[in-house]
Amino acid sequence: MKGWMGKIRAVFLLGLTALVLSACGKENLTALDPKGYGAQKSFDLIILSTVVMLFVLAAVMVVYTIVLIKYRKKKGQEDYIPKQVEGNKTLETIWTIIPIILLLIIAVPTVTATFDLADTSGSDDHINIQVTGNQYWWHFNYEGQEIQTSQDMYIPVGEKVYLNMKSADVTHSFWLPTVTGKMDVNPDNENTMYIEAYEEGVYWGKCAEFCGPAHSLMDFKVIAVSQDEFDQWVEGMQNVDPDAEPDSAVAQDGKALFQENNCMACHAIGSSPVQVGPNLTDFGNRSKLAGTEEMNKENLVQWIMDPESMKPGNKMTGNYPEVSKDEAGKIAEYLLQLKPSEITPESAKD
Ligand code: HEC
Ligand SMILES: [Cu+2]
Repeated sequence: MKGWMGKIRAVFLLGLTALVLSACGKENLTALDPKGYGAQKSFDLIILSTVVMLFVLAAVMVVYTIVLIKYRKKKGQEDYIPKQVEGNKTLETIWTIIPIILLLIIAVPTVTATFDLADTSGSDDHINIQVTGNQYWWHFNYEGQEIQTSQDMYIPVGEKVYLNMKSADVTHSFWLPTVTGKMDVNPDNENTMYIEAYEEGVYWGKCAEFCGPAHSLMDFKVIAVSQDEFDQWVEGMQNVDPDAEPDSAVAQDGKALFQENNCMACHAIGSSPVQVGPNLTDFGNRSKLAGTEEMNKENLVQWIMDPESMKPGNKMTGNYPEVSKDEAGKIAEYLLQLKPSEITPESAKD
């Protein structure tokens, strides 16, 4: 009786742990709930190979059980030696052919999908984005559109978007699990792929190749909005005036401080190609600061004064004059009001 209770308790605990752990996955950061072309293809292949593997497991278990029962040592037959057989042609043929068929069932769709996903020949008729991986942030240059952004990439839902990817330093990997599979981003060659999101939403992306101390904080978001909303976003981004005076006096002071403290040597606002650091054109619309931190004034002030405490090894630390808390507060007011468009990550949720 006691033993049973222990077992029941163990099963209960295991179930509870599984339940709690399953809630750890972030929304739209999973390959198991595909909402994009590449992710759907990968998911179908995962299911296909799992079914084939389960079939093999079941077949082996059935044969194993039959043999175990049928040929077990029986009472009174301790010295019995069964008839010795070898070289059964039929059997040999069967268990050579079945695995070949199973492998073909997996291989044909896998190879087809691989070639399909690598086919970027249609890129001329679609949006092309030059993606640059940097230690530890992502830059997106909308080719031919005078739009540069960092960390947040807006795309129209249901449209193919072609990505031409290169790294400015070491090898990174662009991974947007809910929409598509991984692609290496190398310093010396350009890798291309396309993505297509089936549903509006904010999709989380990660760097999937160890690239330094802040590798795990190298996040980005892809924001899929309707075509109308995307067009609005493009218009807003193209009409940004980098010199526009902010409304509030504090933000105006912040703008002056931003210029005086050399921030512009690395950060562009508008479509300037400066990209030593993230482009800040739509910074006020971001939901995250430096990829992973909550976007609010307190965090931003801390970032401006001591970025190292939030992202170890980042390339901003120590490369600009020290700013006081008061100055950082003013700069923060300036940066937080940079909202060139009504289209924000919130727009993707309707
Ligand atoms: C030497 C170049 C350089 C200078 C100068 C510089 N930064 Fe940065 N900044 C960076 C880099 C690189 C990053 C990206 C860090 C990362 O995420 O790894 C960054 C990140 C940021 C971010 C977060 C951006 C985002 O996309 O979330 C803000 C805000 C910022 N810097 C503000 C400032 C301000 C304000 C100044 C001036 C006081 C400044 N920076 C000066 C290089 C610089
Ligand atoms: Cu990386």
